[in-house]
Amino acid sequence: MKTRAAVAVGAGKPLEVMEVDLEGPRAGEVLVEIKATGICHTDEFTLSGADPEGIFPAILGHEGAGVVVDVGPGVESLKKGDHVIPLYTPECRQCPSCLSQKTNLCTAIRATQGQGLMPDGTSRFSIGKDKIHHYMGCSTFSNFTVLPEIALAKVHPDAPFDKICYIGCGVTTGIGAVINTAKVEIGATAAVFGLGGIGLNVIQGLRLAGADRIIGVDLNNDKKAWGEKFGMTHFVNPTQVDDVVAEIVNMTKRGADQIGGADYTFDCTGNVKVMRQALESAHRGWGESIVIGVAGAGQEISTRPFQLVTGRTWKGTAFGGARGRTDVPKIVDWYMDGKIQIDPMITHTLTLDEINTGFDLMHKGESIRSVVVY
Ligand code: NAD
Ligand code: AHE
Ligand code: ZN
Repeated sequence: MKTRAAVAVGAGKPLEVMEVDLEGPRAGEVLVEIKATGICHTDEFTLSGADPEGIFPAILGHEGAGVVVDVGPGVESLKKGDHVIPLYTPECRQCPSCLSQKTNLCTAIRATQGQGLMPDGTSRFSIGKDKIHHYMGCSTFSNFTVLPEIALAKVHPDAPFDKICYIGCGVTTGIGAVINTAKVEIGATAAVFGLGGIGLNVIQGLRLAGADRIIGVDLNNDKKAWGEKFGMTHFVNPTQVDDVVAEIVNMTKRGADQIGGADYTFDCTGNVKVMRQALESAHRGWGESIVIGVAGAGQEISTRPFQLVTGRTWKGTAFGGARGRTDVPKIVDWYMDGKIQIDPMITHTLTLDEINTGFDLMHKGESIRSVVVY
């Protein structure tokens, strides 16, 4: 079949909207009509050329929602008409990682996914004889796409696509980092670095978990009001203080010894210097710092080992530690039950032809999430 898609033709170049060829689903695969897709900073990261796994030409996008149109041989858990969210972290429930119950990082198809291919090593997208690569196993910047059955979560049929697409990455990543990775307890103190589409969801996760003091950190003062909407209690602009780490440590001093530092800190920027600041803002003896941001090729984190010797823990999280087929339908239900907010964070709704505007808005810091509706 033919489908309209925004194709990433090369690093740093605008996406080009065009008609592409899409082969139908093979065994274990599902054809999905994408109804809406968010634009995540990770799409921008790959498009910029900073992603060591970036391949061009490719169809980016990994934060979608849609409807099953057709299933390939052997598909049992999904049928035509089911509403689904694509999962860049699949859940096969059979690989050693899934069976370990210690991680959400299913390994069933990770190797081919990183090569922009379906699990059988081929692509379903092309233009004539020229192959176009998949992206993160999802390619939601295409109106129709093919995914493995294990990379689709079946969700509530009444949930609005233009809102729940955000659960395909940002919402789940932010809330999951708090609940699954950090396992934040009631009364905790936390600092969130970067108040964009991910950081604001960390903040709403912290409020859900019952954190007392939630400090937001961003270079952009407009993010103060945004953070406060979702539960942030204090705001720091690093350019307006001498030393952001000292500031946070000072703000969180408590107890007879007056040692400061947050119980939990989160990097939602992808900047390795900020990752260090987040670690060093964590409390001596028990503070945990969670890396969510994705850093470019060649970037490395560093700190004095003494920071770890004195009891701070550095952790990372992908997709908020969520097991997609199990957890994503529950998060959609939380949204439907009014337990979490999504609508106010979707600041811009665009057509596919306007998709590059979504990247411009992100660059200018004017959007929280832009969503393309097909
Ligand atoms: P975004 O562009 O919406 O937000 C980034 C925010 O960080 C902005 O508000 C910006 O002003 C702020 N910022 C930038 N530099 C800063 C600094 N030095 N100090 C403080 N704040 C700073 O991006 P997003 O969609 O929220 O994504 C955030 C990061 O998370 C990206 O690196 C993205 O690739 C990554 N990400 C990771 C996962 C995962 O599973 N680990 C999932 C989604 C996104
Ligand atoms: N390809 C990059 C890594 C990108 C990355 O870390 N991706 C996150 C999800 S970001 C979603 O917006 C992830 O899930 N990582 C785990 C994995 O298996 O990719 C690189 O550096 O090579
Ligand atoms: Zn993402």
